[in-house]
Amino acid sequence: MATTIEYPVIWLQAATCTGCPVSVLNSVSPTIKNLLIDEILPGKHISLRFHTTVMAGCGEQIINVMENTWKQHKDGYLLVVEGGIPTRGNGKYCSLGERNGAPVPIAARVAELGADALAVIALGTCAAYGGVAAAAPNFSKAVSVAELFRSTGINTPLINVPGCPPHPDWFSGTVANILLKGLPEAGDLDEFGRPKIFYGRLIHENCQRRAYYDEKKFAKNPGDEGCLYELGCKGPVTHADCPTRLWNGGTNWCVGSGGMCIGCCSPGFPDMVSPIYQQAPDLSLPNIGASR
Ligand code: FSX
Ligand code: SF4
Ligand code: SF4
Repeated sequence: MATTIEYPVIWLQAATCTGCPVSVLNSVSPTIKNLLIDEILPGKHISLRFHTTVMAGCGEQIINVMENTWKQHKDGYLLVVEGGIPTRGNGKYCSLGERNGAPVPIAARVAELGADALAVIALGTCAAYGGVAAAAPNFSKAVSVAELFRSTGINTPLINVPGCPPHPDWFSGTVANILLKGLPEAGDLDEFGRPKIFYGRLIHENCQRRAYYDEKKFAKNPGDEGCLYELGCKGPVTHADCPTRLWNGGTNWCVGSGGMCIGCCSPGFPDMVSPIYQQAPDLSLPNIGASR
């Protein structure tokens, strides 16, 4: 009889708006049921052991489940981290459970679980690059998983899956790829640690309003026909496959619905793409400036 291999997953939530799991829960193909209960690939099943938003349990019981998974599956579980990681105030701004009667800072949890994981997925722009959690003035001194790992000398393989929130396919596709082919090789990730299969192209390259841009037909007000560049669209500097993948089960995407790309997958989001509703200064990037 064919056997099913179980891959334990621990999902930690640091300083987050919880948009990331809400997005993943809305996965259409595979459905969240396929993802969590069925086999994600033939013979391979994800066993989500810990996730504070979707777990029914609470308190010490669930902390024990997390710690037992950590101790029993060293180098065999996948760690997903969501949210920026506050480093100020020794856990005052974000902690998870207690040890010897004292709250455990989330930074300590991510470091100890990160050190013993098979691989870590930094899910969402906050975990990948600091994002909203680390936006100025960053009072809690939130950092990304990569920054935390650098400062604590952890070198577990790390994959950044940004987006505020990330598309469910970017998460399920990254997990499926690990189960299918093993950990990503150097050429599979871009310079910002993102899988090239999802983040390899600029939004601007595949945008349905691109012909307007080339013809210099710019929308002057939201709702106008035309390219949204002058209204502040950050598609020319943002890498993701939203125009071709589409969101909500293939329904639409930001620019398609008349909104613009706010650059939510970019390492500098939100500070470096602000003011969001203002035209970005002309940058010497491919496709920008040359045709105008
Ligand atoms: Fe950040 Fe995600 Fe934006 Fe929110 O977990 S990436 S604020 S969608 O929830 O962390
Ligand atoms: Fe599309 Fe924005 Fe590029 Fe205009 S600037 S073509 S709206 S991605
Ligand atoms: Fe984020 Fe831009 Fe994609 Fe919208 S179009 S989800 S703002 S990367």
